[in-house]
Amino acid sequence: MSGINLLEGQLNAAGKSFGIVVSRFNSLVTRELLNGAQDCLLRHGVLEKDITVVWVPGAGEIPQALRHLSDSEKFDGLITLGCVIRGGTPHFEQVVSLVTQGVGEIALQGKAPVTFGVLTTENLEQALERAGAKAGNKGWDAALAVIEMASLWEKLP
Ligand code: INI
Repeated sequence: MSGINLLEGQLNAAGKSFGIVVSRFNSLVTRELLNGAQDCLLRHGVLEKDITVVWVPGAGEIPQALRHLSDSEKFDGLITLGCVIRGGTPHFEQVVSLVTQGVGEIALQGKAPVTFGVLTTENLEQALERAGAKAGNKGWDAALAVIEMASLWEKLP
């Protein structure tokens, strides 16, 4: 037997509540990310009444809504979902840095764990591949990660 104090989260989310911020821009993709995230939460024991979904116009607005949910301290975990596609978007880099830096700051400042399910791709095909086609569903992945983090949060000193 090792004397190491090992801390890790479990994948059971029964009794916990989660917030999801999802952006409407490229909703063909983000709706599928949301379906994946919700499905993952429900299959891991979360009740529908304990899932709050907040729609925002674009990925650039995700951090603003995320801050409200984080500051409320009502959630055991928060998930962000969006889709930024480079093809033809002159301000792709600005939108990506707005959302990545904003979510990163709130994740570090707030109490609840936050996971990042915002796709940044070259084109729509790559995005769809990551939203339930051949590359899995990154919404499901972000939900599974937050379930583990929420469980870990209960164990950290
Ligand atoms: N928002 C996205 O979520 N994805 C995009 O691909 C995108 N493009 O292409 O521009 C996008 N732009 C809107 C942005 O997120 C803000 O909603 C907008 O700038 C208003 O603040």
